[in-house]
Amino acid sequence: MSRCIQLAKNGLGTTYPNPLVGSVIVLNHKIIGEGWHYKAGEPHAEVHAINSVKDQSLLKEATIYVSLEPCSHYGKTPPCSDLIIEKGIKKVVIGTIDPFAKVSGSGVKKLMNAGCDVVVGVLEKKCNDLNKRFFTFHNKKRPYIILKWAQTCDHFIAPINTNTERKPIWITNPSSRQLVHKWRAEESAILVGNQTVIKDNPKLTIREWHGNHPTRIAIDLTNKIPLKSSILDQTTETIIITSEENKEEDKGNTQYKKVPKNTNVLTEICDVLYRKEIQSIIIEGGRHAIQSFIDENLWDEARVFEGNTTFENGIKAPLLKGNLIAEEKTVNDTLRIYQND
Ligand code: AOF
Ligand code: ZN
Repeated sequence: MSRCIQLAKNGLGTTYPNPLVGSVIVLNHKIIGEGWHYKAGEPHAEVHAINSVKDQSLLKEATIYVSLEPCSHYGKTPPCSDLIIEKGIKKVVIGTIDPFAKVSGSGVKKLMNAGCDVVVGVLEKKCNDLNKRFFTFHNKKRPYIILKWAQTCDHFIAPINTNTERKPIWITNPSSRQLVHKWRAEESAILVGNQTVIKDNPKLTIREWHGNHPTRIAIDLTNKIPLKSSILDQTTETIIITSEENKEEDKGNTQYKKVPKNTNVLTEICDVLYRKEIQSIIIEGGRHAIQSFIDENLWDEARVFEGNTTFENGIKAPLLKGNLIAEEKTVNDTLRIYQND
């Protein structure tokens, strides 16, 4: 199963909206076939693993290992459980059950009904973590939410004078900034509040890394984002969450999602993103936006940089209770990663 997970990671960045899946075929304690899912629309991991076995007659004696339950439905490709049955593979070892409603449990049922010996739950936690975005999206019906901020060592995210047009004051060093662009490329969307748009005028694109730009999302319930803001430059898909009074219409790559007064805006955002099949989002500020997601317990992971400067005064860093799962020192910064239980 460890090898399945290792193979599955080869698909990182190309399988979305499908999960990362790896599979191996074992006979007499030796691996005789391997495969992983490369890309949505293309064959699943089990198909590649089965096809890689040169002598197909060996499959009848072999065991197939797969990090996710073999599918049972016709999606863009036919069901893997049917192929396993057709090839006469008698033992199937599965990492974790597929949370996708069309499959969930029915792949296992199909295999068992056909007389296969099925084992479920080998390295289950690792198999779930491998597809944390996919699992959160299907189980919680909302994207996987990552919070990101940088704070000084005296726990401020911005100095006191934030009202005038100002050059951003960097807390983190350039290598940390590049890492942030890599993170943006790994998620489907990026979100900020309107204060961040007004004060920092960020582009929220990837410039110091390669890959796709995430969908930009800004919360602007008071309609204060200036039309000349960089995020309205039409270069990439952008959604403005705003009030019903906002007169702006959708234009090019920019959409306005107008929410009625007194709605829970965060739940609304999660629903909009779920409908758009956005499986993950990174929230980059400001304090109010981040803290409101924390207060609603709508977060899964927080990535907090701590630089070696002090501000002594200013905007306090968000407050969060989570499990510290990693701590790493870079040139001058410390990066801490927290997980919500
Ligand atoms: C597997 N093995 O390698 C993957 C699976 O549209 P399709 O046909 O590609 O089906 C997509 C769904 O299939 C996806 O949402 C997930 O439930 C499952 N992915 N299943 O047996 C694989 N990638
Ligand atoms: Zn499949």
